[in-house]
Amino acid sequence: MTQLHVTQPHRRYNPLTDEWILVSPQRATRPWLGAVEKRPLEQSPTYDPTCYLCPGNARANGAVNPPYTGVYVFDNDFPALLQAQDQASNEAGRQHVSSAAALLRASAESGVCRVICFSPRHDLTLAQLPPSQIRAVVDAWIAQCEELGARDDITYVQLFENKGEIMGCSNPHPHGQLWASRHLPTEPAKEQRAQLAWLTGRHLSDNAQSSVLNRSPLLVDYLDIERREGARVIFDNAHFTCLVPYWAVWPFETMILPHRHIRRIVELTPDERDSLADALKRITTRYDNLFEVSFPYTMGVHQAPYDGDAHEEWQMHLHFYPPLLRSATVRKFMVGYEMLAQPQRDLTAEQAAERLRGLSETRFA
Ligand code: H2U
Ligand code: ZN
Repeated sequence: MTQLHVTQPHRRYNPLTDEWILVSPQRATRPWLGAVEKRPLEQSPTYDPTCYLCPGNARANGAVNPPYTGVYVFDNDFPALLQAQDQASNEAGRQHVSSAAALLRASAESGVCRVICFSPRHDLTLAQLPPSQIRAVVDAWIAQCEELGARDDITYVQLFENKGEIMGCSNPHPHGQLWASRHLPTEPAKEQRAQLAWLTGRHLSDNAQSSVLNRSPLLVDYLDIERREGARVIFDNAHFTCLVPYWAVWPFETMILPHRHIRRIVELTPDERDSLADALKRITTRYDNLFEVSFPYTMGVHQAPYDGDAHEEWQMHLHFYPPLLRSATVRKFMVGYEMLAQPQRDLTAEQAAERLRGLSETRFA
């Protein structure tokens, strides 16, 4: 690490989104007067009769969950996307002919939203599930992508988990969601643009080196560097590495990256699926151990669109975006300068990686 990385305010470039962030390591030593107390652990029951995700229970729309014993996927009862044929007009917004057309743009969107229960157990999180059950979650993700990706009216499948009250998730029952849409959403579209620019040697931002030869996909080249440097790597296994990206914005943001070029999650071999399950268990356990709480986050898979094109530029990966900063109760807010100018962090990516690297892979309780 250079002196710049350790003591001086500096900008770091996110080559995956073509954006900059501000790092202010000198501020990490400023006094902190807020509370650093631990939050009492809420003990959930293994089954909650009022939970709409527990086996056998009724959901808000009256549908009843089967007595499922593994992973259970159902259509979201309050979907943000509707199937094309269910929509009143699929052409809404295409009719602009006035001079406002370029500024007031809309186009119909359609798709599928599903809820994915990770386990029948109401009280367990990914970190606490046995590896075989996490593997079942990975298998369910893949089965969903195979099914939805084959459809003409689906371009992108966004798999995600939003965990913890602080993240606006009201139900502790372990579950994720998928939203599959006709169009490529904003974040993967940014990543696609940057990955394509890298692979084809085009300039996106002022720091991109168009003279780099023998390019692999952006995140393949990036992981090579990280595995050589080591400062931001938390752990690896046979097929994946978990690290704090150089350009991380959230204090304990991480990525899980595959060792070989894999464009979509459906390409994972059985061994790689086990490895991904292992990586998920290990990072979520470390997270829980960081402040000795069930650690909140938004996580999800980014992958190539299912649009029939090869997308050699894409490398599938997972992001974890956790909001916590100093303790179970102190969260980072993306406000002020960050809303108006650019994201900023005090703790460097290297410091965060060091903290996470030092934690046990056996859950605290
Ligand atoms: P959270 O992850 O924010 O808790 O939401 C879970 C999803 O479950 C949410 O998208 C859906 C909500 O629409 N849901 C149902 O599909 N059926 C229900 O009975 C309640 C919640
Ligand atoms: Zn439940």
